[in-house]
Parts: sequence; structure tokens; C-alpha cells
Amino acid sequence: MSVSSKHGGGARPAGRGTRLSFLARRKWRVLIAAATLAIGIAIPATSFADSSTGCDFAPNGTTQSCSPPLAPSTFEGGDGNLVPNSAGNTDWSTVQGLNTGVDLASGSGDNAFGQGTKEDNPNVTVVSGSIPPNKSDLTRFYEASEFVGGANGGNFLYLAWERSNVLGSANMDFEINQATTPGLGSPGAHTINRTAGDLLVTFDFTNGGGRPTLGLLKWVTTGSASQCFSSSTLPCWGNHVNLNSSNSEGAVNNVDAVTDPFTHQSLPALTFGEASINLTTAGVFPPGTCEAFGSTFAKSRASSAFNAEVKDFIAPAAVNITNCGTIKIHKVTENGDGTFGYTTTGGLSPATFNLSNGQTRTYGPDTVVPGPYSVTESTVPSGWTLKNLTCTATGSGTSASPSLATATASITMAPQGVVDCTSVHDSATLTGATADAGGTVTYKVYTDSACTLNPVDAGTKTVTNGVVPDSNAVTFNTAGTRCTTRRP
Ligand SMILES: [Ca+2]
Ligand SMILES: [Ca+2]
Ligand SMILES: [Ca+2]
Repeated sequence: MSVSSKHGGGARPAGRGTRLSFLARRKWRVLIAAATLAIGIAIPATSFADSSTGCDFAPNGTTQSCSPPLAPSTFEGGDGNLVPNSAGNTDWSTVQGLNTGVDLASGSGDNAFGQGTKEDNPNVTVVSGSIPPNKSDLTRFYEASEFVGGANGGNFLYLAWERSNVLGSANMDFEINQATTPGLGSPGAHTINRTAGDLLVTFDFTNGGGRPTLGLLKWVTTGSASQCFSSSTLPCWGNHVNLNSSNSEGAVNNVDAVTDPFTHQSLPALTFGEASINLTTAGVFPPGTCEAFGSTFAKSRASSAFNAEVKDFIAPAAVNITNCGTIKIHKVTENGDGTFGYTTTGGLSPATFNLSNGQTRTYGPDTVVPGPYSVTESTVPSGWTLKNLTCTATGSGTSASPSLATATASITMAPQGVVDCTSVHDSATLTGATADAGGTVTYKVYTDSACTLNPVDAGTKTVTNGVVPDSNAVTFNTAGTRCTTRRP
């Protein structure tokens, strides 16, 4: 049938029929779409339930027994699943600041460390498709961290791994670096960019039962080799930090399958593990010294022995773990520019600084030790008026109170806090005048745009160094275009 004949009179009944059936199909599509939506909502709602008790971990045989959140954190790091099961708690599905590592697909393309790689080796070779069938094949890891104040408070670190098989025990390591190692996931030779004080969390779980054994080591670059945990030479993983039930908890879903809320996949028993660690009470951070970790990756170890081979790994993800905070001060000016001087209290370095329009002073990132601080805009060129001072504060325990009257931001910094303040100064400046221009300026406001009708005096202001203060406020009773004159 040609196109033109379709629109001919003889073809109209067929055309109507086609249109009706098209509309009918559309209705069905809507109904099907609605049904699909209903199913889409129903699947996670039912499968998220996991164990009806909310506990998917059994340290002894099949007797479920889960630790509550490691107080004062509310993160459920000891229940072997990924969703909060008690009101007011968090778990992986709800935790703030989640970071995710996703491995390459299992099989010939999966990246792993070359044969014989040990934890203490910073120089590694990455190979493809050589994960032994009897070793853990990692698929994902999750990381989150937060500062929680109060008794026994501190920097909490949450970690989780997922694997595609249940062969062998679960021996996983999380390496937490201050610096990044770009491209570590790709085949070939790499040097893991380690800095003294980097962290290694070991997670060992025997399929037979018991609780996960958690360990924490620091990267050591100087001093005696006796600090090393396994190696006989520096640099090495050493200075083993004692983790116990007072500063950590962990679990594996050894009771039943649990659901990953992000992939909506069911994770069979023994394929998910998690941990919560209070890095502060574990003594990771030297008091009064700032440390910041920006990169994390997960790997599987061949056995519970620390010097066993590391095989599969998941390339690093960016993280933000720090015991200090960040302060940013922005300057904005209107109707000109100038140099504005600031003073600070609390020990910020430098203690004083200057800003002009559009400039920012940053203390950080992550270099402000927790405590009280103030920043005052103390040196203002004459003729400028502080129009606005605003601050935002993020992070538990971190706050900032701006005072327009004193041009001061009062800050309380907590670990992982960020304070961001902006002050706005306004002025009018003579154009074409010399830098030291003085005298006075008289403002007049007119009700028309041609500066002829109903003049109103808006004040006479003193000019200093070419800077002209604002006029007096003038109220208009009707809307419209006005004219303002300034006469020296
Ligand atoms: Ca959990
Ligand atoms: Ca839970
Ligand atoms: Ca891999």
C-alpha cells in the first residue's frame, strides 16, 4: 500500500480501526506499567526483611546472636545485613556518605594481584583472570565514616565486603590510604602509594563459626623493624592496633541470604560481611595531630595468615576519613573592590589574612584540629558597609554562628566538620577620581527616570580615599523607574 492511498477515502475505515487498536494498546501499556511499578515496589519491600528477627548472624552454630550498634554510633555493624532493623538506627541502606567499590566481572577479565603478592609489598603486578577457584572472589565493598560525639565518641569507620562464592574462609583486608593510587585496577606494574600511618583492617572469619576477627595495622616507614607485624624489613605493616569488642564489631550473614539494597540482589549465606570500628578509641589518631585518609580498597587474602598471598582486589574508591575539619572564608564586595583584613582566634595558621572580592581563605582540607575558633573581619576600608555574613556548618558536632554586629563567625569544629562562611560588603566608589579623592557626595532621588520631578534629599556622605558610602534609605510609595544623582 502506498502512503497516499492510506489517506484516501477508501482507506479511512481501516485507518480508524488502526487508531482504535493503537489507543487500546496504549491503555494496556498503562495498565502493564502500573502493574510493573507495583511489583517493583513490592520486591525489595519483602526481600529486605531477611531474617524476621533483623539478625542474620550466628556466632555459635545456627543460634542467631547479633551485637547492637557500637555505641554511641547507631550503625548496625554487627547484624550481618544491610538495612536498619530498629527505629533510629542506620545500616548500609541509610548511612550518610556511602562510598562503593565495584569489582570487574568475575572470570577472565577480573583483576587480581600477581602470584606471590603479600600485604607488605607496595610494588605489585596486576593480572587478569587468575583468581584461584578456591579463593574468595570479591564483588563489592562499601565504606562510610562519621564522627559521633559524646561518651566513647569518635571517628567511626564502617566497612563491608561481598563475594560471589563461599569456598574457603573469609579473609579480607581493607587498605585505607592517605594518598591515592590512580590506575591500580588496570593490568601491569603499580606501586601502591602508601604513607606512614596508612591503615590496614584485617577481617578473618572461619565458615565454621565464631565472630569475625578484626585487626588494624599501620604502615611504618621509619624506626626499628621490630615494629613490623610480619615483615623483617621496613617499610611494613606494623604497630598492630588491638581491636576488641569495646572498639569494634563485625558480622557475616552466615544464617541466611540477605539483600543488597543497591543491587537488589540476594546475597547467599556467607557472602556478605561487615564491620564497625571506633578509630578514635582504638587509638588510630595521635592527639592534636590531623590525619586524613582519602582512598580505600578491598582485597582477599588466601588464608588467615597475615603473610598469605593476596589475590582478588577491588580498585580503590575515594573516601573521607579525618579527625580534623575544614574552614573556608569567602569575600564578596558590591560596587567596587578593596582589601579586607581578618583576624582569628583558636590557633588557626596563618592567624591573620586579607581577602578581596571573589577570594577565599581555606584552612584545610582537614587541617583544623577540633575545638573553638573565631574569624573576625577586623580591617575594613572606610566607606564599606557589612551587608551580610552567613555560614554553613556540616558534620555532627560542628557549628558556626555569624554575627553581623561584630563581623565575627564563632566556630566549633569537630572531626570531619566543614564550615563555610561568606561576608558581603557594599559601597559606592567615585569613578575617574584619584585614589586619595576626598570631600563629600550629596544624593538626590527623583520620581522619574529623567531626574526632574519631586527631588528628595538622600543624604550627604564623606568620601574617603575615593570610596563613597551608600545613600540614606528612601521609601517610594509607587513602583517605577527612578533617577538618583550623586553630586560631589
Ligand atoms: Ca548491618
Ligand atoms: Ca540491619
Ligand atoms: Ca578484582
